Amino acid sequence: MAIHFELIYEDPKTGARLGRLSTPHGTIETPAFMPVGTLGTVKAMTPEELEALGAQIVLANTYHLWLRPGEDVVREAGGLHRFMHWSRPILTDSGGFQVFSLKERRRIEEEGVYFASHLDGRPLFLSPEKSIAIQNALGADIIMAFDECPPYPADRAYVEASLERTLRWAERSLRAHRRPKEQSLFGIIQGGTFPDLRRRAAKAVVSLDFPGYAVGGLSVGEPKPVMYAMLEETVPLLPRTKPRYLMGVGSPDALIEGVMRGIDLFDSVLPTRIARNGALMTSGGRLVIRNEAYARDFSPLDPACDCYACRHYTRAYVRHLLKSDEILGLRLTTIHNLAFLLRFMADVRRHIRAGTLLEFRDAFYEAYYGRMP
Ligand code: PRF
Ligand code: ZN
Repeated sequence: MAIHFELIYEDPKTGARLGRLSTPHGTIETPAFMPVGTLGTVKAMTPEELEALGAQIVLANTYHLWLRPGEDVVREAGGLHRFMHWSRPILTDSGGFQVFSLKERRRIEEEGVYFASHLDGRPLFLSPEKSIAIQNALGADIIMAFDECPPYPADRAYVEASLERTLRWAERSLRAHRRPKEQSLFGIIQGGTFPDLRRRAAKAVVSLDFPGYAVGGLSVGEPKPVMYAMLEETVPLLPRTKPRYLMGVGSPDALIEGVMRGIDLFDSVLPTRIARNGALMTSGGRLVIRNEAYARDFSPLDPACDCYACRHYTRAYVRHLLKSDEILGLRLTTIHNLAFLLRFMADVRRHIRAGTLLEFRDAFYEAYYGRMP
């Protein structure tokens, strides 16, 4: 068995779960947040730094690694773990979502997706078979079915047809998988913002018996209450004993609301991307370090944080680095945001164990958003 999921505790008050997900490259305490390393690197971080921050698993993208350097290079290097010098678990996304973000430059057919490379415009084709073959070559512990993530808003007829095709692609993904003993292939549930389509998708994907399930197609512009409602339609139809992954979600409020609806895994570029734009996630809420207000602020980025950046540098200095386009600025803000979010998830796990998750949520909302988000 490529993975084993041990359900340790279920919170009777909220639906949150504590689990232990074992993979060929080690164990993940869930609920967990996965930092994103699209190109086989979490931007600006060494694997040693990531590990010290508490990262348990990282996500990489099939589409990007296929285009550059090419999956053959990664295979020849001994697989993605060795290529990037990360010996803990890796998950690769299937490329579907990345291709669909290209909008104008693509055409979806039953066979797969025709599109133009974002690098040089050359014509490309990606299909379930192709995506799984690339993911088999990359060698991540968890790989994802090839799906379509419809935009929001989208009309019901489109979402329904897309969903049926994604279900056929899920079966083709399963049939194409060549390394089920080493890599676990997760199914993805789509269905847009239509409750009955979500339920249909969940039942159909579960009937294919994947080792884990992802909820896709959310956090694409719909209001948060709609996302939470879709989780409430979907998650109860998933088997209790298998891991559940909410794709592309990383804001603290959505993480905690997802956890309370039974989600075990999350990923998002949010903490690392906003770090490079100078936005910090702190115990008192978001802070834009480039603002003039911090020019003479010699306090730490977040007084409640014990990360390397907060122990040794001031807001004024980090602001100066970012405004001067100094590489260290990006490194320090990235270290801090990842430390913040990974600690937040460790706090979530601790409060599930202690039976105090609701109290933790309310106190966090008050401190971070000054109210309910
Ligand atoms: N499908 C895949 N990857 C994804 C998504 C999806 O729907 C999302 C949606 N938030 C993020 N990443 N394959
Ligand atoms: Zn910090």
